[in-house]
Amino acid sequence: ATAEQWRSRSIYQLLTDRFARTDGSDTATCNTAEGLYCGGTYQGIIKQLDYIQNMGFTAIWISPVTYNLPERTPYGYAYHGFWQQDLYRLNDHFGTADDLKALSKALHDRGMYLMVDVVANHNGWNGSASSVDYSRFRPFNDQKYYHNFCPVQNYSNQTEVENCWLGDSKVELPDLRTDDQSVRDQYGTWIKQLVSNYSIDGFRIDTVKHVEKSFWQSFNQAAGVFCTGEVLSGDAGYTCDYQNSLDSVLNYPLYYPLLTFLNSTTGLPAQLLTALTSIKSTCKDSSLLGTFSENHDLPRFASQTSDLSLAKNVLTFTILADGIPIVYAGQEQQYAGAGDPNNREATWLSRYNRQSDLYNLVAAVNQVRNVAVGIDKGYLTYNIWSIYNDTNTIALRKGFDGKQIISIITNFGQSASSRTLNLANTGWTAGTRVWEILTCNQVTVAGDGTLPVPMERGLPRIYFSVDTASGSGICQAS
Ligand code: ABC
Repeated sequence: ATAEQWRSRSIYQLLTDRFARTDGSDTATCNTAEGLYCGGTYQGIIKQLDYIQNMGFTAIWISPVTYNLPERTPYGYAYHGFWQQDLYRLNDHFGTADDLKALSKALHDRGMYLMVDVVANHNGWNGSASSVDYSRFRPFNDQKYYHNFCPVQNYSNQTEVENCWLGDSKVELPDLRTDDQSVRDQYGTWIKQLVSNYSIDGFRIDTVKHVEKSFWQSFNQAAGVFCTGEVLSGDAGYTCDYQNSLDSVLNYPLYYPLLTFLNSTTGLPAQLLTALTSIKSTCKDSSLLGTFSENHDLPRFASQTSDLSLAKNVLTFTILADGIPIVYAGQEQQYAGAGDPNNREATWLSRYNRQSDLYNLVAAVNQVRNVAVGIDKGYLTYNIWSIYNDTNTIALRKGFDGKQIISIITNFGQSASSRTLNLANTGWTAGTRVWEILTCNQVTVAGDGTLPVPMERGLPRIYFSVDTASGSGICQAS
């Protein structure tokens, strides 16, 4: 699928090993600390697609599918898939080629997309740089395909970032000479074939900043489908520049200020407000960026605060901001693992609870976004803007007149007292009736044109016109 087709999607990110097992078990133990394989499979995912789709997601992003180093390392096994050794063989812990094709088909039958994580920067080796046996890799089975060893240490030295090796002496990540034309050609051949073998709709690309930009343009072209890249930097100038070579990048520049505002009751909104405007002017197309608040590398939101209202606010913003929303498996169950490897808990241990507060919140927020997009694709490219803020609250508008979504996020937290916010600049005129879609209460815009927003317990609010929602299923409106 193209970037244009991905723009309207909402993505559920999962690590295949940790999401669902073929036997459907919701009790199988999963040792995250030791980094063991826990038994998740493609067939397991197929069985849980209702769980994902009922939350309103229209795509999934799975972890890398290729063959990885098979040994147990000091960090455990390569259950996450980022220690690739053979591009042309699958990691059989997750199933067969037919299983992966079956997953792709099951998604397509539901009108959903498959995004696969891929690595083109490095391979994985169990041990130190001097112990690498290059003949174990395929197709890059000779030392001549790799940069000479040096560790990436100084992240502000771009040459070092591109040409030295990630990893450490326990698990080295031998760095490919991606500047070499024959290496580029082989990656191009591989990615094309991967798309056609498994009918893949898009890619999340790993370690993008560790490969020179000129590589990515031809890689994205060879893939022929939407690519979003991981450029792990909070600097919008640095990160956005990669969108000139790839369709999209993950929105790290938004992630950090989002957390600064919402992961405590004392965070200030200034940085987030600045980021919102700077990203839309710095990135080529902010409506294609991947917007997230958790992933497999970052400490879970709930490891920073157990406040459920804050968790609701962060998810609301993640789904309603500009860009393609991405929710990481377990976030909807308020999983609380801190950094890698504790943030890679087995989703099945939640028993796929569809009654949880956050599961239902995600479903409602995805629903209103999906409805808004269905009514007017222009919603997606309308840049979100702040219509109001104070030290603890930001009100946002996205979407053209009559079809807009107004969201209010706050970091007052769950023990906040009640107050009413009279909100101007919503774009609605006096007398307009709107739903608050999380409570399904109706409110009427006041005679002076302001929207009376009852704030309580630090909860987010989301408004959408009753007339526009008619027949959409929102708050069961008929
Ligand atoms: C293993 C163990 C861990 C152990 C670690 C040393 O080794 O499992 O327990 O702590 C894979 C696995 C990991 C594994 C690694 C290394 O391989 O998933 O479990 O860790 O063997 C991607 C993937 C990630 C993957 C790899 C490697 C890359 O998403 O899952 O890891 O294939 C860098 C890379 C980035 C990478 C990330 C983990 O490391 O650039 O691609 N992610 C600064 C740097 C960043 C750097 C980051 C690391 O630190 O600029 O480049 O990311 O924490 C902001 C600044 C940023 C700054 C952040 C921290 O603050 O703007 O620049 O980022 O404000």
